[in-house]
Amino acid sequence: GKKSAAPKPDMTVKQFKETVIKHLRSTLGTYEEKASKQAWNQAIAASVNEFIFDGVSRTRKTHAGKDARAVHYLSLEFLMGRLMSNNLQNLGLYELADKAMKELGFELADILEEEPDMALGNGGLGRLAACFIDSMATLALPAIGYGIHYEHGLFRQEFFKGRQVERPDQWREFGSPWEICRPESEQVVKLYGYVETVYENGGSHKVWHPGRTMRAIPWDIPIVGYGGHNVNVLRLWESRADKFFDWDVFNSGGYVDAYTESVQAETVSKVLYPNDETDAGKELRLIQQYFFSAASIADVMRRFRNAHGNDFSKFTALNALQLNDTHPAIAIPELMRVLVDEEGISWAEAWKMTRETFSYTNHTLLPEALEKWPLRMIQHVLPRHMEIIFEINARFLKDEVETKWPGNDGIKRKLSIIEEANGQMVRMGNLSVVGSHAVNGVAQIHSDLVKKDLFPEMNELWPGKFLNVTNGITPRRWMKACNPRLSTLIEKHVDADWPRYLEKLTALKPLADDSKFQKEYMAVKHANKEDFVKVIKELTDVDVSADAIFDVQIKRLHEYKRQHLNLLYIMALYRRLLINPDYDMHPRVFIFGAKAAPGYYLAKEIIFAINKVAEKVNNDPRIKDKIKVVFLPNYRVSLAEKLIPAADVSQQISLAGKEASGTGNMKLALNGAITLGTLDGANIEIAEEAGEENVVIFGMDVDEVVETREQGYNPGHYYQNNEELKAVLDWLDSDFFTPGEPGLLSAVKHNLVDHDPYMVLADYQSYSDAQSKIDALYRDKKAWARAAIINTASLAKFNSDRSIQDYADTIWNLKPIKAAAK
Ligand code: 26W
Repeated sequence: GKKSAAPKPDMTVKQFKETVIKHLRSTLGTYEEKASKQAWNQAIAASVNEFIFDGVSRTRKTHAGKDARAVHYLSLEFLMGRLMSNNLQNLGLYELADKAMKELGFELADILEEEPDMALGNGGLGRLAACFIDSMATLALPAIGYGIHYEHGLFRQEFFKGRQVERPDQWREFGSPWEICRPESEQVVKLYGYVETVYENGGSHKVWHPGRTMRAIPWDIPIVGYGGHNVNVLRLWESRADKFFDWDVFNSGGYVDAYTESVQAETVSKVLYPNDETDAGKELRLIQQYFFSAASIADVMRRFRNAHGNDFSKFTALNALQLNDTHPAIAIPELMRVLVDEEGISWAEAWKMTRETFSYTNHTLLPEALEKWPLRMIQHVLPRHMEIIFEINARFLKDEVETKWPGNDGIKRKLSIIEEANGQMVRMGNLSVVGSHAVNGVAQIHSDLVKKDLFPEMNELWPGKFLNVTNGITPRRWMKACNPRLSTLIEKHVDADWPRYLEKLTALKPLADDSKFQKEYMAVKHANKEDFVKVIKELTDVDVSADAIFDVQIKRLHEYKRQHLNLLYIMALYRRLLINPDYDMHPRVFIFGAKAAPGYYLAKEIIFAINKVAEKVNNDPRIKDKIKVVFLPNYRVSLAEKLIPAADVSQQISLAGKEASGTGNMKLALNGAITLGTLDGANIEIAEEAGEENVVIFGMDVDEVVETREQGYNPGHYYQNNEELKAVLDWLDSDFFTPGEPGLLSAVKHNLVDHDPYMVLADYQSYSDAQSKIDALYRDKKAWARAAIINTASLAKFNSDRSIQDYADTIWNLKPIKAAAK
């Protein structure tokens, strides 16, 4: 049966048109002849909100009535992208809206372009949180996402003479139709000050006298589950000054001074830190972390007290708190503070509750990404929390570590939440492990390494605490909405509820050898590429052919992700063509999308080098358009949605052991790109699911990386002994790509030849050989189509619904509650 999971909303095209026009007039204050595309966009959003708001209320009522156990997903980042098309899809309204807008003389897709991306995240971790809240709503889990209502999301990237320039993101410049301010749920957050010990009735308790308070204002973004039955919310906190005026200062003539405090408080939710994988260590960042953690915990407590007063016996049965990396780890001592200082619960009981409530997801092993805060800084900003952390640590070391390893100071030093070396630092990873009942990595190999390399003793102390939950992506956004052509083709052969039950795509496997289906599948890919050719032209002014291989590497720019390995190969290919103009290869377009952290020098040099090589290669008539290189500016969710359906090759080329999971790898493979990758992160599981013969794997595996390092890695050896590799590295030292300005690209060469921390040179030859395999495979049209189809058919494991079901079963112990129908 071809049943549909999406409801057929009870509305006609005519009614939808009328609703949009009604909102155009009465919500936007304009009319059909006058309205801008932006106004039309907002009128559609207002119309869609009629469905959504109703869903929010129904879902809320259902949960409140049931006294439901809920998960609270704490994340400093939610990389939502655009919401309109997803909301239309999940409500089953997309086709209706499309037809309605056609009748009004517009292309819906065109109107959707008016919506700015909600880029409240950096990369993988933030986008994962966005996919996860989609899945939680779809699975009807009582769940709420908590984060920060940044005024400015991740910077907009421009290139100036090949170099990255950062411009402010202004997603809310003209307001956002998707958010609902909830002033009735405002919270107060305290900072600074001192702690007093109050002695009373023979005992004592602690009172924190804050030096400053600020207001946390919640903005709710409705999250529509697939099918539209359940609508959860993402609650984002905005910081405000506690009082707009300090009246005393105002009255004594200090009008301007009265604003100072307000400016500082409002700074807290101003801007997202653009660092990914490096800990900036800034006080404002710590305050951001505490601000949203404290407001969220207070929100949980308010809801709990409304239902249960001060009887906390059901607290752990009703609440799960998930830490998306260590960024909200300060929520652990915050919950302790509330339970012990404010509710008067004993330490032992509060600690039991805290541990049962929290769980922690680790997303990286890179040492520079592991958060540590100077003890002095925490003491200054959060004096009571520092005391609580000391107490947690003392009891942990005495009751648990000492019992397991009596007299072993080495282990105590290693496991302590406080690092005594180079000034005292608070290790947020250790705090998170100690304060949680479950710790998970994000792909099997990563979870194994979390146990083996990052927290081996903790794993010995608590076997069973460490788990794996492999990441996933929502097939609604990353197939149904972004690739309508492929979705339509798929729907001719599989049940209509495939966006919910992705395993239904296995029905495509028998068609992988069917030449008619192969042709249809590749025709879809070609049409998507034709569309993207126009995007490339518009964004970069480079002409490319849809007949070339679209070879794609899209992810944050980082040395461990090795965009420079890709670059070295492009240079080598170019050189082969210059040496032999008849060098046999299928034309290829190398497509990059990547933002570099603004302070990451080498990452920015790599962007510059790619742009310079691109300029030269794209304008060299000798190579007859066989290679094109495009670096798309301002890579973001909405651009990914256009590019992924057009990709042939998915480059996932991190050094083995460094990429925790990757999620772009899943999106690309699902949309029929062939993975060219190392045995790292989820690539390993993609190869398992799709079959080794349908991916191209190269390079050292984790064991070989360890072995190479132990033997004393010497990049110079590879430089000296590989003629082609040496030639392209030396090329970077010349002025070939920067005429008249030799040395502009030298930093990249010298980093590789002298240091090469991510072993680019060691993997170069294997990568080059793998690229030749890609070329050969592509030229066998049937073999390529077959491999691509099998990828699409085999990726059900990477549905984020499966990931969330795993969390619900193994970590949260959470059951769905379907919202009552209208
Ligand atoms: C403290 C600065 C900082 C900021 C962000 C450190 C680390 C981060 C994130 C953990 C970086 C991140 O996004 N990690 C990615 O998480 C994805 C989702 O699990 C994984 O798929 C990626 O492999 C991982 O790099």
